Amino acid sequence: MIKRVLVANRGEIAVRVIRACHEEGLAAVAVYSEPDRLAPHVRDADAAVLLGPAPSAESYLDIHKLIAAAKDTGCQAIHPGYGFLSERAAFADACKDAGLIFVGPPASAIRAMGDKTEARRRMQAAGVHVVPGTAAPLRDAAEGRREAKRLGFPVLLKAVAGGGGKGMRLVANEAELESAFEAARREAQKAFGDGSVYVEKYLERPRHIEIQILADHRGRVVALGERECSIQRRHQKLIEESPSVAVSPALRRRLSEAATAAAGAVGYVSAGTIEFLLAATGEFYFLEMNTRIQVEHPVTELVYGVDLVREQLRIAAGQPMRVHGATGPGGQLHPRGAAIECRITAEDPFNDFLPATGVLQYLRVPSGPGIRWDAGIEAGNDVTLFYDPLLAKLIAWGETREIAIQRMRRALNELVIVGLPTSQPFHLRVMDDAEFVKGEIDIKYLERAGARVLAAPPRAGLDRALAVAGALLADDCRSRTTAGLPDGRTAAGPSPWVVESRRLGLRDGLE
Ligand code: MV4
Repeated sequence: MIKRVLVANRGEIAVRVIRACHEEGLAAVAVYSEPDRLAPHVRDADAAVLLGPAPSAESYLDIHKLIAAAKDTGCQAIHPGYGFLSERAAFADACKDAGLIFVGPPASAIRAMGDKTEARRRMQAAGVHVVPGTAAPLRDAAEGRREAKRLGFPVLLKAVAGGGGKGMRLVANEAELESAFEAARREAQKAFGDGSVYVEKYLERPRHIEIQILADHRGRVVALGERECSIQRRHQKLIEESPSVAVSPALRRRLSEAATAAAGAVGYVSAGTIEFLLAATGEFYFLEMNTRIQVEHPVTELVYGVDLVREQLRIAAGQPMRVHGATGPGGQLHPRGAAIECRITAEDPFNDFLPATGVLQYLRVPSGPGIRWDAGIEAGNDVTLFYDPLLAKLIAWGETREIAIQRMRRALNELVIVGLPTSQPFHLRVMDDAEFVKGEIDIKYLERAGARVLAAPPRAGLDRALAVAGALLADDCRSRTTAGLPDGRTAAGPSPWVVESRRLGLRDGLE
């Protein structure tokens, strides 16, 4: 039924989907914008279609161009990845109208979860706890004031069409309400073309916990445990892990039951994620559902031994999911060991995470036991401001959380990126941070720890610079000594640079 899949995305997730297609025995067609012509996803695919110039509206967000590309190349299905068109119900509809399978949930499930008050009503009807708040959009600021007083301050005003924090306003007291209401309205109108807002009681220092689910066309729904995603900055996650130190087996069972009920309530099919806020008291509340594969899906894959993207492809083709061992109510599976993901972004952590651009001149990829590297870039690629700054994800698995952290530290030290600043040094410091190591994290962690972990310049900064220089020189020398040898062998043993840098201890770790 499905033989060829159009991958309607770029970067690391496009590479990830292409890999899953190939393992499933499917051909993959990439799409790309002009500046992406040398990107790994274009090279890795079996065919590639140029969409247009750099701006997303003229390339990765152009529904007509994507459907035409799929039709022209003989695809039967489109995988949207995350971001771009992945949560646009109109895109899922357009695929269906063109006779293409959308690798994701039904458009009706995307619509129901995209409207945050509709989602809250559906969850309440399904017996899933939502944060105390209004069931419908607020008519005016006066209604907002009445509802806020009923709930008790502080409250959060949220956009009905929102998600991810846009159009959100924290209101500490009655005096602030009216201006916050107007501001939230304006921001929501500008961001989503819909100024509707509603109000929720503000939870003070919750953790962000999300449950991964998989549902197939045969009505089977399974939960693949939680991901702890509390370490984020301005609503961008930086580090995720599974399992969470705050989730006991009993709590995991209750979260899984709520998540599978949520999925059932909207007729969900495919991979999806239900986000919860977990209070220090152990109470949890439905926040929203992400109706797509998520950036942080690999931590779940490593701990649950499931390939979520392959399962998405199988489910889209009408096959049953191939997940074994789910037992009990909520159809939950059990975790093995612990996994952590660090998002390697083109941002300067020592300059307020300012987005960085430039040519990736040199890249040394970490590997070895328990390490996974999911990247959308390689040496020679140009990083621009047109797209998301995510370059790659470094994921470490270990038998315990402590071992996963040790492995992550080791892999972050192996990683060498020359050409532009990245989040790498930030991650190295978090792996050494006592609060993180103890698992004392919540959504305010970075506000507390950010200054502490980023205060001092990189430890052993000079040593690191020397290690990078040594690696660069060794590589330069290797390329020269192999010139003319088609099989890539070195002409005569290790280069003098390698010998010298080993003598200095640069290639075997310092200190
Ligand atoms: C909240 C909250 C506290 N109380 N809702 C932020 C993004 C959007 N998805 C929902 N968000 C929040 N909603 C209530 N009633 C705190 C946040 C929040 C947050 C949530 C998850 C991860 C990081 C966060 C950072 C700041 C605020």
